[in-house]
Amino acid sequence: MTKSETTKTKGADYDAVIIGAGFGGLYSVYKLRDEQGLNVLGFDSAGDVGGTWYWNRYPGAVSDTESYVYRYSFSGELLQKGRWKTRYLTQPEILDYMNEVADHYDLRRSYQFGTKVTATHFDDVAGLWKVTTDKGQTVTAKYLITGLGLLSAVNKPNFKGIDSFKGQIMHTGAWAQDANLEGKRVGVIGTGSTGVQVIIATAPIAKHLTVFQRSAQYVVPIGNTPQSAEVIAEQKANYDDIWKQVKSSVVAFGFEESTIPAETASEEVRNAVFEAAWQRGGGFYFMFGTFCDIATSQIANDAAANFIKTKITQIVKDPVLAKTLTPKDIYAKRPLCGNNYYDVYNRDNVTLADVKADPIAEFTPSGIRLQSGAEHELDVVIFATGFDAVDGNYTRIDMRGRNGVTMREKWKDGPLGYLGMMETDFPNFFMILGPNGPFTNLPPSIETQVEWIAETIEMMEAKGRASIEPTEAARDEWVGLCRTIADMTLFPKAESWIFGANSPGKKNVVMFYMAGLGNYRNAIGAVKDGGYQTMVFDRANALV
Ligand code: FAD
Ligand code: NA7
Repeated sequence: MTKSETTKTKGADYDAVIIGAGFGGLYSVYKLRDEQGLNVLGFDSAGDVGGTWYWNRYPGAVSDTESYVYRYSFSGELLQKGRWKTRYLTQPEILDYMNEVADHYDLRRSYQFGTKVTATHFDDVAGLWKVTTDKGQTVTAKYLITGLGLLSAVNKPNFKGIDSFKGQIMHTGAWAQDANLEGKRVGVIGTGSTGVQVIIATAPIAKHLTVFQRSAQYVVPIGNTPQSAEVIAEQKANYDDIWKQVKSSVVAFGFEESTIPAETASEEVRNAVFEAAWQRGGGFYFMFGTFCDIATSQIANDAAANFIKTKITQIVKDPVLAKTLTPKDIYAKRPLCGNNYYDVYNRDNVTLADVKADPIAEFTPSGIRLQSGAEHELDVVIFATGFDAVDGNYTRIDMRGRNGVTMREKWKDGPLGYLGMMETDFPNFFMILGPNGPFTNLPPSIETQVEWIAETIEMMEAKGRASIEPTEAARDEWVGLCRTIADMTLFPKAESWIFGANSPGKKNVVMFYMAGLGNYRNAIGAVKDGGYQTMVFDRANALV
């Protein structure tokens, strides 16, 4: 990729470097290059566009946001061209969609794929970012935009003896495209959102499936039904209203969040509402569409949890298995869904290993040995062990801001972010889905952030500003607000990636703004409309 004559920033190779070619990166390229005429260069370590949906090609990979709102809202033309047949999109369908977007706007020409960014250093003197890649190249740019993904840096526990295993090992987030599970003895470690999907898809095709479960999960049906042409036409005709609702809602999943508390509802009403939601399908719907207080009231949470626990005992024939599959903790992790998940354990070719009671001791050449000495012989082991969420891809890059301050040092007690997009001492640096951003269906939040970033950059260019960064006070206040909001919910009481509890050595911290997309949009809009009072401008100029 050569330096272009069209770069506006004096002395820089590019106006902006954008890392990532998922929803966030692609939209950033479009906004900055095509709408503002900036010269941008994108990098992705993947071979092509897609982000999450490029990497996660495991059997059963599907979004659990409904098809009509798991997409960009910004282009009416793209929305009307949208193709889907079922309520949810499978991974190949989402990847097709991302490819279509990239083709439509000719986005690939601004990317260098197969290239990992290894370092991003702010040059205080030049006031520019220096971005270094694993190809040995360094480019400079005024703005650095990271769409690194919050669920993208894989968490792969390093079990004893792992290298001695003679079979195949795969992580769901780095799936080998030629993997074939048919007729194999497959082990799946992990029963989160991904584990549930891969378990459901693998059980019917594997010779034998062994699930290594550490924590039992609450899983409701997904309800992935075919969608009629009439329903799709109606959705397409109503997109203006749909996006208005989505962007002013809490979780942005396209349904109206309930305003009725379960706490005060009778048991009969609760069970009728939960049963209807069970039949309808959808994890976020079950948690946020049934009653308004499941994530905030212990009484409501217990009611929802007990409903699902009863379903488990009804579905799973073997009472010992049913007990092992019944969650012990509260219902406050990312809500999961999948069709007939618990039925999987009624199959003769499926074994459940409770690795909380009997942990994995080591891998052997032929499989996995538990601490009790029990051995499971396997041909393939699938790590559905999740991600070093939110900051994982940031701390894997050597990121340095003003005066060489490193991001790893700044975030040693947990990641920090102002508005989920910026960090102190990192001028002209914008994160998409950075720490303390919204916890929602993500494409509408990504769009919200990219639009705010683009407007901020537009303002910078219009006013001839050299740099922008948040004040420490503003950053701390935002982080404190996120903590306060999170503490009003039950989510901190469950150990999950939402608070960094899944990665060994990671501190348990608040990583999200949990007051919903509508409030988030108001908050970031107020910063812009108020003239960016919480920012320091042109600090670089003052220093040199
Ligand atoms: P990503 O799509 O994660 O893209 C990040 C890109 O950055 C990757 O391509 C990566 O290769 C690249 N990158 C990272 N570091 C570097 C580096 N150092 N150098 C170069 N390139 C780099 N969200 C929902 O809202 N609804 C769902 O139903 C849903 N389902 C999901 C299912 C799975 C299995 C997973 C993993 C995630 C799911 N998500 C879902 C979250 C999903 O990640 C987001 O919806 C969205 O795709 C994120 O887009 P992004 O552009 O921010 O990041
Ligand atoms: P999750 O939700 O973090 O789930 C990871 C699973 O792997 C979970 O069941 C973990 O058990 C289990 N795990 C992790 N490490 C180990 C070890 N060392 N031994 C045994 N089991 C382990 O990741 P997902 O990929 O499912 O989902 C992440 C998000 O991506 C999801 O919310 C979607 O948005 C897409 P634990 O529960 O910690 O006991």
